[in-house]
Amino acid sequence: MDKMTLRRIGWIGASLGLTTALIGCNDMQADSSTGDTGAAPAGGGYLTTTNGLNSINGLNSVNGLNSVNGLNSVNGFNSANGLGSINGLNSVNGFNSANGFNSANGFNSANGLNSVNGLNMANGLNSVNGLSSISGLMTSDVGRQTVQYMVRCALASNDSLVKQDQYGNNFTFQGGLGLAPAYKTGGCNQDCTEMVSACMMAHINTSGTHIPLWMDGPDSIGWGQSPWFPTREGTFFGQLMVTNANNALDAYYCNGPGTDQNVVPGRLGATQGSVPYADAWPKSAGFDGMCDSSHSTGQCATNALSSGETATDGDTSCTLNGHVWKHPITVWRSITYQAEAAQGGAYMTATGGTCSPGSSGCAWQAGSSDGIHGFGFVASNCTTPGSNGCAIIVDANNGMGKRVGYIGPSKGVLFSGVNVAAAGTNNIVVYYTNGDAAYQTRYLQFSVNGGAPQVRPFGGLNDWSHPRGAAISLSGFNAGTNNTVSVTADPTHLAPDLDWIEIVNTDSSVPSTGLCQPSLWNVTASTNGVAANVAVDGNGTDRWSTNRSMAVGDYYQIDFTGNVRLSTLTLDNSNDGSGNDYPATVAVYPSQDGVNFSSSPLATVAGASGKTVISFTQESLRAVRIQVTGARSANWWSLGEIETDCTL
Ligand SMILES: [Ca+2]
Repeated sequence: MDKMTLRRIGWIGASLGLTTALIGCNDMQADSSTGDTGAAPAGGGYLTTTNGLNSINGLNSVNGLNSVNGLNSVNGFNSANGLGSINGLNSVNGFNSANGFNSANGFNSANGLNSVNGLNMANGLNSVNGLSSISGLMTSDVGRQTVQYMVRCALASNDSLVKQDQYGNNFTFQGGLGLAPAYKTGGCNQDCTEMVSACMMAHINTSGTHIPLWMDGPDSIGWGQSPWFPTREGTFFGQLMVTNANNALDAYYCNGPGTDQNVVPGRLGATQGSVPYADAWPKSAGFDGMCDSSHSTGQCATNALSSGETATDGDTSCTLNGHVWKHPITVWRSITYQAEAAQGGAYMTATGGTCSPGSSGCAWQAGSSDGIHGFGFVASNCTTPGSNGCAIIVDANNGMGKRVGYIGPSKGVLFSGVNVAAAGTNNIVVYYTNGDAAYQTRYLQFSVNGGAPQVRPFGGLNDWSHPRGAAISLSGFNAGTNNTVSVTADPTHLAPDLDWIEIVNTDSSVPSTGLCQPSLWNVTASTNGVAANVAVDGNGTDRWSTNRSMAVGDYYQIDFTGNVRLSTLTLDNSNDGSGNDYPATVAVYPSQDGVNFSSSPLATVAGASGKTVISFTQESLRAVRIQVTGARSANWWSLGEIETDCTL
């Protein structure tokens, strides 16, 4: 999460084909958030979701799941040890008995409240013993990210878990897939732990980029396929929560037929780096890596074809070394339209055919015009892929290892054959990089089917390498594949680099990256809202005010237009001549959708003359409501300027 940041939860919402919500790449969303990519056809028993467990929160081989800490309070799955290429549990070494959760450290029924990670499979998450507030996962941001995914996997979308941290702060974790709803109030048995384990593994993205996924499996997920998720990535199965008889973890993946297609950062097929799961049938041991092949050590059994299907939805069980895993989860990826493969971005032969960079007779050429837009990259700059000035930038952290930079008003790419479900407006995730600071914004100009320019902002990421997905809507599509989307800069702004786009259907809400440039925020207030923008206009000498005595309940609200990370808000009246217009107490309430606000404040502080600083544990959120909880009724409430530490 990626992305990811997370705390306060949320997204995925769905079970059985409902909507799910994506977590912003920055992660978390809210209990109030709703859905994401979801358009499951009627009768479908599957759901779409996004992945987000990333290397930050620990589910990887660097951080690992170790015998000392298990799921610990530092990283979730802890950073000191692991199931990695160093310690084992990889395709070269197989399982290493020195790692993994074991009975000594906690993440099992023999321990519990007194364990390091504070999780006890014998009790429900809701109970004091089942998930501790005062030790382990709940005591750190990254640990709570792990809880977020556990809850998302276990509980249904209409359920949630509220848990306190060691300081008594409430966190609400939203359910999603509903694999083990009883785990909220009761123990988690073998079936339960295997279901939750497979689900957590299926959500790992080591790059932190949130990617829409389609999942199939037995249990509550069900079976079905979506034309929008055509690439069967692979299958995850095993047991992350308790160790086997050798004090090691059984955590596996195997490859579907599409592992090497639509490759995106942090997932199977890419160079993932550290992950807690191992290739069940590694090529290094003479196998083929595929789920459905018969190997001497086992194979996965496939779900029977439904009428009209030509390929299986996924695996119903996987047998490895004599053990049958009954709760595998098969993951499908969506269609990616890579910028470097688009017209204007592609390497071509002298006769115009596409070819692989570096191969004989292959050179980058400016894409031909579609008759409306010119794509005028300078071909002579790009005889060497990745060279300075070359539009195509080779970068292993990007989708298919490349992205397109140097996009300008007359330099860009044209995607053809873009497939959408319905005519009109569609939601798209744009994966981009932007090395600018968070408070700076770049723009891309889109034209659908040659239509009017549609300019969209993309916030600074402080990173030119690792892409972030931003959700936008574009109008002008035809139903089906007869669509072109051109992407250039607008006439007046710099453009970010473009990695790829994905269409995520009309009824999806996707992880939307917000903006940290105050002039792009949507601000409102409970009174005198017409002047709300004055508090974020960069000028501390003018102010927004209630224009009357302040009252409990007065609020000022900032919608960052998508997910941002925030840990500090400073209410500055020191230069506006209203230094005494501060509340007795003021609270900050987060929202994950800009509409529904948490009833638990991130922080409540006493106001102060001049500047009131409100600090809290970094939160990923869409909007904040700054509310008077204690009034000084002799004064108006004024805000000269609101300063934040907003990042994406
Ligand atoms: Ca790419």
